[in-house]
Amino acid sequence: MRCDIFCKVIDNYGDVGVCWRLARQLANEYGLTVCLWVDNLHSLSKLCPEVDPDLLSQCRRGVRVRHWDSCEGVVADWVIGTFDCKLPQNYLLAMAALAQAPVWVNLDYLSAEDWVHGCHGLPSPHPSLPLTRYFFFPGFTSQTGGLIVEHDYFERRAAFMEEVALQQAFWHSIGMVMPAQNVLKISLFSYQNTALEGLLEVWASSSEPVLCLVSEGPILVQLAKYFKLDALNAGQTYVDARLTVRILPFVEQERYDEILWACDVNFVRGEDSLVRAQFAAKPFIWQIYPQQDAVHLTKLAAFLDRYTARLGVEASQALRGLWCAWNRGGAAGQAWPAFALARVNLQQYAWNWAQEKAVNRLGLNLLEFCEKIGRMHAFKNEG
Ligand code: TRH
Repeated sequence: MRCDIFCKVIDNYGDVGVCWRLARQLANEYGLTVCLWVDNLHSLSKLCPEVDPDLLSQCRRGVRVRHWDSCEGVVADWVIGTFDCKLPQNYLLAMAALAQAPVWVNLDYLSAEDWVHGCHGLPSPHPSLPLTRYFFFPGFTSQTGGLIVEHDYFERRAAFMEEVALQQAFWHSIGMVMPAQNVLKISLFSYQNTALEGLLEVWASSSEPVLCLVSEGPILVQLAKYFKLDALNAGQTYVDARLTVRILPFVEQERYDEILWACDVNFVRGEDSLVRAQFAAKPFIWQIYPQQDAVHLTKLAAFLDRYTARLGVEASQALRGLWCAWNRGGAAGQAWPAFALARVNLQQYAWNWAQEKAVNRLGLNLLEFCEKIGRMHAFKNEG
């Protein structure tokens, strides 16, 4: 079965991150012949350094990666547009010209909002061509398409958690020795955030040593201000009292999980790192991608409601306090102590949540969905 995935990069790494993860999974776990069409190969090359941004076509990790502009309109059996991107016109026309229309799905953004339940799987006929596109929504309930998780993910996570040699290899790979047991290890992947300073202050004056692994990005500007430096460099370490900050260069996508597994608390952002933080089963803080008119805050509230539904009152308040401060550029430093106190509860809860969410697997659901639509098309065609 041939499957084409189309990805337009809006900004950052989330769009291409989801597409790359899905493409690898469909190719390597489900045996599809996958071609990923991307309009910005530079973004993809950050996630997979083997991708050469100057090549129009290349095979990487079992996936054919092609530049969007080289699309010549040879249609696959399954066509997956992502995040409502418009397909290349020649490709769309070629789809419409086929005797039997291909399966055409739009993979949407992840949301915990209830309206997703009513929209997942709905058909949307094209206004002028004999084609129908189907909406496929990732999500957190059985009424959605679920979340992307690789078949060997939990085995790999368990191996990392259990084998000290793997943990040591990770710390070695980022140029550090494995920290002592009493060090609180925090990973930080975020957008610019005025709440950062308060957090750094509280960590610097904390009773336990804190090590913060910061992934390079726009947050470094604020971090540099805190350390009263012009700029910070990946691979360097900066110290303020009890706080040690290590700047990490962007690592390839498969290795990002190790950062989350190695830390006790993870700050994540956007969409894909949010999902990975959930499966890492550690307490996490999500910075949602900011949108106009603050619509993202509704989305954030929906996730918080869903995530904390079975969490005890105190831990729930502690989590909400920090998440709200972090997303509103508020007093995150003040919210930290309650969060830190609730850590043991949050840890157990995160573990259970990960087990629960692993049941509804997006890759498998998408595969079954496409097969079903394909059978429907074949039946219509015969009739
Ligand atoms: O980069 P993001 O902010 O992406 C965002 C969101 O997806 C948002 O919903 C979307 O609308 C916007 O882009 C346009 O965050 P996200 O989604 O977590 O994607 C980051 C990807 O980068 C993810 O696949 C993990 C990966 N990653 C690495 O591969 N190596 C790294 O070192 C780090 C820090 C991340």
